[in-house]
This record gives sequence, structure tokens and C-alpha cells, in this order.
Amino acid sequence: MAKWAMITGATAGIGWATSLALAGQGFSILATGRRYEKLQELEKAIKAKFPQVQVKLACFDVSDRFEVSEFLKAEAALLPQIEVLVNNAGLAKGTDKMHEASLDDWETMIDTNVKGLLFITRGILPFLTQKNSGHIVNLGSVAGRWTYPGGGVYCATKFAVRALSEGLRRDLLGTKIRVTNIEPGMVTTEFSMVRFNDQARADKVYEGMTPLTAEDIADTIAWCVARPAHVNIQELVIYPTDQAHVDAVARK
Ligand code: NDP
Ligand code: 8X3
Repeated sequence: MAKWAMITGATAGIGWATSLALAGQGFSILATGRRYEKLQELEKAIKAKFPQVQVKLACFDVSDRFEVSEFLKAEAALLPQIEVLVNNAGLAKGTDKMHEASLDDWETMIDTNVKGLLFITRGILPFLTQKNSGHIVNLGSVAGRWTYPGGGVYCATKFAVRALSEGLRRDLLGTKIRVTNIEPGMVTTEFSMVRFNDQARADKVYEGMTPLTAEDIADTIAWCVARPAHVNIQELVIYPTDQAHVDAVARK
């Protein structure tokens, strides 16, 4: 039977690259996101490189409980075959100070990065516990270990991802299910454009330095997944060489 990997937020960046990387390891890919045309482009890219790989697309919002439950119902036949879940869908909105920031931005980050991850995990995990195997890879961040000005709420959501990853490992102790929290520093994706909604401001984030690429993170995720079943990479902090800390970046 095919082994499936489900990747949330596969329409761009790390999720897109991870879908390709796991397809390269022979996984069938269940790719999800809100932009259907991007999912279709991803399917074409996977099929062009790995024609034998099966691909399924599911378009929904991870932060919407109703949409998640409709997805779980629609894919009920496939869910027992999921072996790897990559909880990648996530975002930052703004870098305003807490006394000035938008409540909408806060809600979007908390609903997506924390509640979305929980809705998906709660939906998929029973299938993993039932067969006593599987691997959940969460996208945390260095922002889940250290804070920076204007990042408080985004950081809080990624601190939560770290706590949830640890909590999952505690609850799953004694099973064969692995839980990994990947914690990257600066990666060039659509992330900064989504955060600022301003291309010039987004470009400035990476000015004069060499950030990580989505493929760097995808390779790392694929490596974690490919470790022998008795090896669980629990947490992994990955910075670009030009970044020593959340707020320490070497620029030319
Ligand atoms: P991108 O903006 O390139 O990709 C984010 C993905 O998340 C998109 O596919 C987007 O798809 C999806 N997404 C966002 N909101 C929702 C939602 N409500 N429902 C479903 N899908 C959603 O960013 P990255 O690839 O950089 O980010 C991926 C993860 O990595 C995030 O969790 C981010 O916090 C984390 N991260 C990123 C870092 C960076 O520097 N880039 C560093 C550390 C961690 P769509 O819009 O189609 O729904
Ligand atoms: C994204 C990395 O430093 O912009 O999680 O918060 S950072």
C-alpha cells in the first residue's frame, strides 16, 4: 500500500519544497492550502519530476474548524494511509508593537499557527495511533525560542508550537509515532510578503545577506523523516550562516 505524506501550506515556500522532497523519497503526496491554482501547479511540478508519485489536492483553510472537518470527511478513505504529517501552514502578520498592533493580525496568527495546527493534528493523529506508526513534523521557528521587538504574538504562536510538540511526544510516549519540531531562522519564501503586504519591505528583510531557501528546510525535513524508526529528531534549530540570533544578522 502507498505511504502518504500530508503537507499543509503546500502552495508556496517550505510546504511546496517539502512536498517535492517527500515525493522524491517515494511518498504519495496529499497537498493542502487555500489557493487551488497553486496546488494544481505543485501537482504538475511533482508529476514532471516523479511521474509515478500519486498526488491528491485539498483546498481548505486550516484555521476554519468546519472546513477542516469537511476535509476529514471527504478524505476519510485516504487518511488511514497517512504516514507523515507536516504541519507547515502558518504565517506572521506585521511587526507592530503590542500597544499598537491589530487584533485582526493577532487573531489570524493564533488561529492559523496554533488552532489550525491543532485542528489538523487532532484529525489525523487517531489514524497514526490506530496503526502505531507515523511522524508528525511541525514547523516551529527560532521565533519559538527567542523573541524580538514587534514579534511578540508571532513568537508566542511558535512558542506554542514548541510546547505542543513536546506535549505530543509526552502523550505519545510508548507508541512508535515520532514528533519533530523544525525551527528555522530566515528563509526566503512568501513569508515576508505575507507579513508586510509590501514587496519593498519584504525584500529588505533579506538585503545584503544570504538567507536559507525553502529547499534547505525541505531537505532537513526529508532527512528527519528518513531516519530509522527508532530515531526521533525532536527539535532542530537551523539558521543561515549570516544569522547568529533572531536579531543578529550580518549584512554586506
Ligand atoms: P509561505 O508564505 O511561503 O507559505 C505559507 C503557506 O501556508 C502557504 O502555502 C499558505 O497557503 C499556507 N497557509 C497560510 N495560512 C493558511 C491557512 N489559514 N490555511 C491553509 N494554509 C494556509 O511561508 P513559509 O513557507 O516561509 O512558511 C511555512 C511555515 O514555516 C510557517 O509555519 C512559518 O511560520 C514557518 N517559518 C518560516 C520561516 C521563514 O523565514 N520563512 C522561518 C521559520 C518558520 P495559502 O495562502 O494558499 O493558503
Ligand atoms: C520566521 C523567522 O525570525 O522572521 O519564523 O520570526 S522570524
